[in-house]
Amino acid sequence: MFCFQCEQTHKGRGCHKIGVCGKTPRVAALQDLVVHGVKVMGFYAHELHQLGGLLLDDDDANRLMLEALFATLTNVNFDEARFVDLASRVAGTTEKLKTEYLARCAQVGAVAKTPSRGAFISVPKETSSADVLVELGKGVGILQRFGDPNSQSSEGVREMLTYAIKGIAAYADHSLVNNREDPEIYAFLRKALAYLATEGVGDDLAAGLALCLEAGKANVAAMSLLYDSHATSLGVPSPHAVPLKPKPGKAILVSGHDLVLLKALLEATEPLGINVYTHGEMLPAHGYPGLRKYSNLAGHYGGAWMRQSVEFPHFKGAILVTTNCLTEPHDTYDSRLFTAGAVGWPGVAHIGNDLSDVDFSPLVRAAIDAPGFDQSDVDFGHPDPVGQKRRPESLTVGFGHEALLGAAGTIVDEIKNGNVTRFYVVGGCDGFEGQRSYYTDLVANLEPTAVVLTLGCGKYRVNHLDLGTIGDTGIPRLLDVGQCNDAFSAVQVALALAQALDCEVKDLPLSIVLSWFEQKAIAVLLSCLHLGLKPIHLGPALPAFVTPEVLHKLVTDFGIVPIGDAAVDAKAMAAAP
Ligand code: SF4
Ligand code: SF3
Repeated sequence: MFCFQCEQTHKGRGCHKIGVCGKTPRVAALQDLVVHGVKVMGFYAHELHQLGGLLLDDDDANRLMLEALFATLTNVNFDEARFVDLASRVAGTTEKLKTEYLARCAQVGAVAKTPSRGAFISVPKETSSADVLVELGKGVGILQRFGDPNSQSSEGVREMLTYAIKGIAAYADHSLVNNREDPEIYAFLRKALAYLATEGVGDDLAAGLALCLEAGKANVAAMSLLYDSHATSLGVPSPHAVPLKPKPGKAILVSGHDLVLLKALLEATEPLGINVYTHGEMLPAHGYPGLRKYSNLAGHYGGAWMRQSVEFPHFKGAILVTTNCLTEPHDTYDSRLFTAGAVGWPGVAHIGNDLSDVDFSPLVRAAIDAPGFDQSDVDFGHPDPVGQKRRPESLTVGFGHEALLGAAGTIVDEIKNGNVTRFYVVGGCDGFEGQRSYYTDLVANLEPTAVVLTLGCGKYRVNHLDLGTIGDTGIPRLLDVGQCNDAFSAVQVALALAQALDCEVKDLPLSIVLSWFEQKAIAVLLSCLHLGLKPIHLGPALPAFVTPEVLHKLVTDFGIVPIGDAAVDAKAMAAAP
């Protein structure tokens, strides 16, 4: 196996024996096969659309594209059987698309193109064919197309595009759960997949970079669609202090990003008197009126995704993981752990793929069988959510752009009277690495007139810090904007501020500090590049898949700056124009 799609990759170069995430070589090969298959499938879908072909099951092909790409995101699915099924569905759909494409070519007199970077791989029908598929997957891995990572500049840009479209697919899939789709996003994904399935012509690096910027644009559309889908069905987020202490009673913990599934669970469990707690990226759920209205949304438990093996054993109820990030479960809690949607782990009960087929009953039974919390837990409180000695009583969430823009006049006044000198967007992903304390140290070192917008699970590095409020306004200086996809909100705030201050976004007193871990963060990074936001301070380490030539471009043309010393960086950012 070889995989270097995420930040925790082995020695910063690549996982080659087993994934640091726990991905086995067999699952890695199956994921490579699925990614290869979906590129070829995207190629035929794109070319068919180019010829105006009317695809009868277009919706199925588009949705399968999302499902397949999302499944291969870091910390999503580790279940061999699910990839065997996906590989066979991708192959079946590709076969149909290819037939339709060839027929359409004949109809309009066009010369049929072929995906020069990989032939269509036919997948044996029998489910016992996992071994065969693993062997097929070994032939289409990264090393097979990459060769020496240092010598093939355009490959780095192709990998960046591949990972960005996985992130876009994940966000688009979150909207799909809420029955929201955007044909433009599908069109871009098909186009990007067709490019990845074909040899470059001419300047492949320039073509790849141009598509990466287009991916950034498509991701803004995907984040916007998701924001809208949440705001329409769950209400506009508003500030809310989230309790961190448990309540006596039976309990279910929900992790991941899927707010729509959380709503369905709250609805199903409210009459049963089961309390529901959020974990990791689910914390912003408490900002939505349409979720807060459920009396059993009881509070938040724990920190970011990588603390689940420390925190889940102490949770006295059942646990549901709805999307990334899932880590290897311990036997202390695997029997009361459940997955839904794209996530999976072999042996862990999967309760459904979306709202149409999810069955909460095994999860509810496990919650009833578990002891639940009692008064002694209430007195003790939850395990420290941020690994810090000081435990906050609550965490305040819900500062999406609509809430912040409602206070825009006040904030602009505070800028004019010197109470606000600079805005910082500090967010992205969290992870195991010690260097991630950079983000805590940076925020702790900022000038007292700073305002910090945080988002994604990277917020757990900073959201316990007390930065006080802006003057007498009561608005906190540290604002939780939401999940990683709510980077969309941070961008809206920047655009509105620029308008209010009558300047360009690039001229705002704004510093962007991103922590990346997985492929959603790559998509968000490319959105920042597409919007021309720079510089972007990126860490804790630069992506292993970025080849030296691509890195040079990113640094010189796009203003990517690797993070350094927190105190020095804080000073430099404060002094920046
Ligand atoms: Fe390694 Fe990350 Fe790939 Fe897992 S997803 S195998 S940790 S590079
Ligand atoms: Fe976190 Fe996995 Fe990226 Fe949504 S949940 S930000 S790491």
